[in-house]
Amino acid sequence: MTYRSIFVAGHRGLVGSAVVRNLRANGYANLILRSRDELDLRNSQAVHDFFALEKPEVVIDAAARVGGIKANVDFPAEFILENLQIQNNVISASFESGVEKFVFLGSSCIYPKFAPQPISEDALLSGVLESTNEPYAIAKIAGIKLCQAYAREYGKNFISIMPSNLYGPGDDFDFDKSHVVPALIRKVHQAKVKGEDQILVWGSGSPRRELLHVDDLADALRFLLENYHSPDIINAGYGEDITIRELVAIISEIIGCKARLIFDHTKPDGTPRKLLDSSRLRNLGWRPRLTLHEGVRQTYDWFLRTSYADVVL
Ligand code: GFB
Repeated sequence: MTYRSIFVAGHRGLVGSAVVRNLRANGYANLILRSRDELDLRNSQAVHDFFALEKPEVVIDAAARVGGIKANVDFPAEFILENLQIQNNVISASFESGVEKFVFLGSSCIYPKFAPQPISEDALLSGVLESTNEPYAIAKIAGIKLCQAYAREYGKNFISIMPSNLYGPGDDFDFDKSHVVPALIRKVHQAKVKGEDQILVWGSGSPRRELLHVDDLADALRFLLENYHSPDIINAGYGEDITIRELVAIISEIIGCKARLIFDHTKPDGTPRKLLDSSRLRNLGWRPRLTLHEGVRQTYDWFLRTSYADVVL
């Protein structure tokens, strides 16, 4: 498949950087990339000027204000407003400048808190959302609806993909912002290096999460860019989920740490479970390649090269 040009919005983030790696590895050389300093996607005029000038043929929108459960709870205003600003600007400028194919990225948190498991695409808007990430989820639902509106009203090929929880190289290891995998990799590593005998895990340890390596998600995004042309949302998950307790056990085994787990019940659990039904994507012929063990091992290797690995004793 060849495209004249592809704008990857948010190319320095966890997802965007994986998308760039995947596209380049698959022969796409014609990528348009802009850092936040070069183009603030919250600035409507700047975004519209950029699209009018560059006129990308394809857009993959991996730009978003993201974070784990704590960041979502601490900054609800920023999570709803900035995501609405970014996506409204990027989607509307894509429409106005004649983008041929637009790929929007949602999240499994768009589905109701108590949706039947595994969660099929039809569960969207069938129940109340999880409160810890409702602002983020509502912004993402608005993005899906805007893409679907352009498809229905103007026949645009604007698609929306819902990944499960993601992890991998490029993750954020700052405890105030991080998702569970990078947070626990850092905590377990610290405990091992410092010789501590306990690790503080947030919540009860019983919530289940479906964890997809970001390189697999990037591959799914490219696959869907090339092969999926429907405004109906489509899930992209790993296919299995595990409890947070099981996740810490896997990370501890990979890092080689025997510290005991202490569960901090003052911290929120979030959604009890959000396993996606990804059969629509599987039936198109795509599957993830990395097992959770391989993915966590590879992410730990990447973590060891960051400054977060330098534990001060
Ligand atoms: O990945 P996470 O921050 O977000 O947390 P969500 C997942 C689970 O891990 C929760 C537990 O039950 C946490 O209580 N957990 C245990 C920890 N220890 C830790 C820790 O040290 N750090 C963190 N961060 N969690 C996010 C949404 O929800 O899911 C986002 O907030 C997005 O908006 C993302 O939708 C996919 O999975 O609960």
